[in-house]
Amino acid sequence: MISRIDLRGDALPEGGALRDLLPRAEFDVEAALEKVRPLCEDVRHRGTAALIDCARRFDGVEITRVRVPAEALREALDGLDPAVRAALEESIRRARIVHRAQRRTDVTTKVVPGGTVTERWVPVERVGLYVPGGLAVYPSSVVMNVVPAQEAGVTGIAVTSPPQKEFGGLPHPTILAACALLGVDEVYAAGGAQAIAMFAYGTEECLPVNLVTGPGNIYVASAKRLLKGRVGIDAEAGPTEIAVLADATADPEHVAADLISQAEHDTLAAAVLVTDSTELADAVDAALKRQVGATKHIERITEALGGRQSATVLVDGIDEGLKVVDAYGAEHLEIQTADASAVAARVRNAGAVFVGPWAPVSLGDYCAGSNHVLPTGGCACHSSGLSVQSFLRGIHVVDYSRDALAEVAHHVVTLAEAEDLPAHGAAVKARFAGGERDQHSD
Ligand code: HSO
Ligand code: ZN
Repeated sequence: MISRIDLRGDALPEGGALRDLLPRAEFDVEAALEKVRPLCEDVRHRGTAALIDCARRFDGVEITRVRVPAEALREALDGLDPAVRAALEESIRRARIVHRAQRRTDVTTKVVPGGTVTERWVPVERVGLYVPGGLAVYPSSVVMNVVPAQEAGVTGIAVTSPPQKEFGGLPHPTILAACALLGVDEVYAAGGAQAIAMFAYGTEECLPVNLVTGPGNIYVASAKRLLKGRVGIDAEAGPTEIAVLADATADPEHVAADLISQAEHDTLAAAVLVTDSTELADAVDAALKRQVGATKHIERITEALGGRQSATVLVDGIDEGLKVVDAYGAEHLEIQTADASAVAARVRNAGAVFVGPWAPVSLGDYCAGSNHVLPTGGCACHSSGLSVQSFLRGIHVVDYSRDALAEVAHHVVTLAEAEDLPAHGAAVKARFAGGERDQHSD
């Protein structure tokens, strides 16, 4: 079901060479640009009319407007299953605790007497949050996008999710209910690349936003690549990934259940087990076979586990395992080893790390308080998951007195001349020329 890569024996190659040995899904964002470009242009020029055409073409539904009316949000909340409401409220409560703690305070640094630099944190004014439709419904992703934006102090929050035929062209009612629970009243029924174009260019119904966040399919990722710059983006999210670093102490049933849990998302989802124990690897294989048969989404999971993006990687020991998981840079990394906390503390590259037997990825997906919008495709080596910081800009405010500038002026002039940019130096010299003029006029 899941292939094996044996990296035991020889010394592991470093960096890029090791990464090339590891499995990864084919996710060609560049290739999708060709399809996405005309769609985005159409939305740019025809606005709502183009989005209505897209809903017919891609979602198979006739809609007359894209903005979700306030009554639909209210009705969705009224109709929400009380158990789902309680679970969403708990998810929101925990996410708020964690994200509130991420708020930044302005820092003023006295560089020299009379010279300060303040880093002032200012929220993005208006953001567009994308919530996928597709194979599953993701009210939890509403929480994971909206809570950090709200805690950052963003005042203009718009959410979009694909129109659903089953629900008369509105997004799924649980998504609408989650928006209502969070106090978000600006919601759109648009999905795919066209939704990103709506946010970037604006339409008759939707003002343009400054930043788009949230995961999506390849067309969403491709539209983000195309429109980046016109609008800010969080990441070009790819298929979800779980890596588990485990030794002989791990419970194979739990490891298998966790690998399956993320394989459930998508046929391209990646499940990677890294272990120094062939006994564990064999036991996980057996558990996978048994457990997959009992799952609801058996076909999707079987394809994901059997795909080139999933594998069991055998290593000589946990030190080598750490090298492998660092080279892979998983979106989610579970550590299921003896002394898991000490091993987790050594991880350099992962979107989120789940420590020990009681922190499965599913906990983080819904109710840990952590964010589940995380870097995929190895981007964890340079990027972080969504947080309050994603919705803030740090503005440097430079405040120098005459004396403080005078003290450093000659260095500025020297560096400007070294860069052959003498006008830069002149801008500083001009401020002190008055004194010389005064002397000359004596
Ligand atoms: N594991 C997904 C998030 C999610 N799981 C939403 C269930 N619902 C990407 O982190
Ligand atoms: Zn998940």
